[in-house]
Amino acid sequence: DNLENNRFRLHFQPIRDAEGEILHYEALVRMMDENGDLLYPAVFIPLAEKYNLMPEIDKLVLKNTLEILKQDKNLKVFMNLSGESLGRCELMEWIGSSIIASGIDPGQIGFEITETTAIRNLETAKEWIIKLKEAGCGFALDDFGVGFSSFSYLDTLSVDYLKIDGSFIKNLDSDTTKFTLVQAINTAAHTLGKKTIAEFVENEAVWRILHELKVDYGQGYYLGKPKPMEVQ
Ligand code: G
Ligand code: MN
Repeated sequence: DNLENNRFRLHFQPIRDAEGEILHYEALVRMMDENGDLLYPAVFIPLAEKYNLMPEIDKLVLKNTLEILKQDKNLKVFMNLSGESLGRCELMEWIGSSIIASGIDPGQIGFEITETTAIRNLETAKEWIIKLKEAGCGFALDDFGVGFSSFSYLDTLSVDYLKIDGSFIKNLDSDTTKFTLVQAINTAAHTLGKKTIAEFVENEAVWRILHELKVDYGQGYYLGKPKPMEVQ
């Protein structure tokens, strides 16, 4: 009943290009505890998964995001889809009809699934990507690089963006192994026709290295913290 209790909040974090222009935002879920303090996903997602609440959370994120997108036609937001949601084909239908009913341009919304989730449910993931892209929405493969899957999987997933996991980016300015790994991931992604987004860009030195490596976009505290969207 945390969901009913109005404890649910959405924060939005910008994804920027090399010039600093905003490509789109990622919607990030927050929860308030009894004292009104913000709880982070690391705390409540494992609980939500345990009680099978993730599809409900994904629905709430979509509903709230559509309300915000309706008010600003120039805004683009990507939201996360949980592995549990992927297993429910009625949810895909619901998402499609909600987008149509909202009247927004479907290109204003995009979806992210983690590499690990996509590999674990490969056929279902492919179907979701194809359906939602056919509907005009964007798609990103999240947390890429930690799943240790081969690049051959990547070729079969028709996503627009590949998000390089933050663990590769965080210490990019001091770790030469990370530099080589990011270079390899970025080259492979570009070869397969996908744009790249680096997660966890936390300082200017890292952002400069990412330009050098020709990573397309960045997201992280240095480029903008997640915060509520101010309604225009
Ligand atoms: O798995 P995913 O990439 O969706 O996780 C995003 C989470 O990481 C969010 O909860 C967000 O608040 C947090 N986050 C966003 N940018 C940064 C960053 O630059 N550094 C760190 N440590 N965390 C970040
Ligand atoms: Mn994400």
